[in-house]
Amino acid sequence: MTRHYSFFNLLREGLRGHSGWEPAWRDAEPKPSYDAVIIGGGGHCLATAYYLAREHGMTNIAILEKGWIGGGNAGRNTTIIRSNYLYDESAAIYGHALKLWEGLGRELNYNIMMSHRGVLNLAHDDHEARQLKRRVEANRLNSIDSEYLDAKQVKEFCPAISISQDVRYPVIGATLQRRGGVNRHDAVVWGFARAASAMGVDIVQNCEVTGIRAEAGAVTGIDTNRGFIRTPKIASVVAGHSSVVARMVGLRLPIESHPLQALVSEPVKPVLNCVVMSNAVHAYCSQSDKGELVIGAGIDAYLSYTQRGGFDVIEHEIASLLELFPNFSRLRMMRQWGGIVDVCPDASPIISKTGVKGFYVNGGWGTGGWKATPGSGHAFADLVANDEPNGIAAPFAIERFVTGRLVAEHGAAAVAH
Ligand code: FAD
Ligand code: PYC
Repeated sequence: MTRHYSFFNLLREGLRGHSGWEPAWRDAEPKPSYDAVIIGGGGHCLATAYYLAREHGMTNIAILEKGWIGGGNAGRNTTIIRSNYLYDESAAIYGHALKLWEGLGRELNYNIMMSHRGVLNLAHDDHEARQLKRRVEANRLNSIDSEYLDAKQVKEFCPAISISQDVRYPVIGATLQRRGGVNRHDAVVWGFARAASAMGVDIVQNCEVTGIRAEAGAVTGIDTNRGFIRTPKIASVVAGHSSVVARMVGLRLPIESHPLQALVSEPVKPVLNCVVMSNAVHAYCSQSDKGELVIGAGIDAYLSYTQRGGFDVIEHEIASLLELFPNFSRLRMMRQWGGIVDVCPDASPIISKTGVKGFYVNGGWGTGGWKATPGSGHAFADLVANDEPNGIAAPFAIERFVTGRLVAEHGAAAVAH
């Protein structure tokens, strides 16, 4: 049952040190065995657990997270949501995710602060404009809302942006996906966690997976810093550490791990009404409900597992952003952070069974996986439960790196890999 708190409840709890609040989910102790174990505690992992329990009746399952849930990319990303990818395979999964986002707050009975404020992808030269127009046509063929605006229409839709043509990268047009937008990352994590936990899923935090055991080509269990757990199914959903965990069963994934940074400015009154992204200048921006400008760039070029990133990337992204929004130049930066993203050669994810029976991988979402969270969890849960990929997951099987049937989405990934 959901408890509703009045102002006076909130005040009393604040003064009492929150002693009367019920935890939203159980912080479980690991059991000796489960029907399935999911490694990771990000959005994709929690969504997978939620749909495994809700749609496939698998409730004797555990999430093992080495830190705290939402402490990885789920809590570090800039929450841009859109489905305007080029290829049919991508349209299917990102489109499915966007539809699920639309009803998710209601379904979880949790305010995920979904805001369909529109996403602009800017064009700065004729070649880019042609590429973006091609994408608009491809999107429409897949029933994904997408339109092309000229510079004047961009200014009408987003008054804060400068369309001066007297700069290095003038805005000459943009695609607009009106159903795109942003939401609140920790609310999504907590909403999925509460719903999964209520159905019996064990959420185990501070539990690092250190090894995976297999016999006769099939997994038998998992070693953790809190002991051994027996299970016939292991689903790896660990984003930047996908290749590290896959190595535990002897698999080498075609994935590189890079830092991706973001920062926020001090909070200001509402000034930016939509999401603005530019591939060419490697910068993007939106305004949070608290008033901070949420700003990001492309990846740091080197491979790393440190959740920081180099200052040169921030300097470059801010210089670019100020050409688009000269009036942001007086704002002070408040916080900066990085996350580790796992990038596949074709900028598309891996949702797949593997050569080791019972070991499944969901990873390689690179810089753009947040938007896919519910769709990814839904498709992956189906694969883990039935041991066969459904129509949405099948194109993202790991075999594509052998067959060559890549889903090359670098152009639509929007943040340079
Ligand atoms: P995570 O949330 O990273 O979860 C993986 C978890 O696995 C982590 O919590 C980690 O602690 C845990 N883990 C790792 N190894 C182990 C182990 N051995 N044992 C136990 N647990 C382990 N995407 C968008 O669509 N839109 C955006 O605007 C956007 N902005 C981004 C901005 C930044 C700065 C970053 C870093 C990423 C951004 N992304 C964006 C990408 C997006 O965040 C990721 O693709 C997505 O969140 C990955 O989801 P996940 O749940 O798999 O990962
Ligand atoms: O994939 O839209 C995206 C994105 C925006 C910022 C980081 N990734």
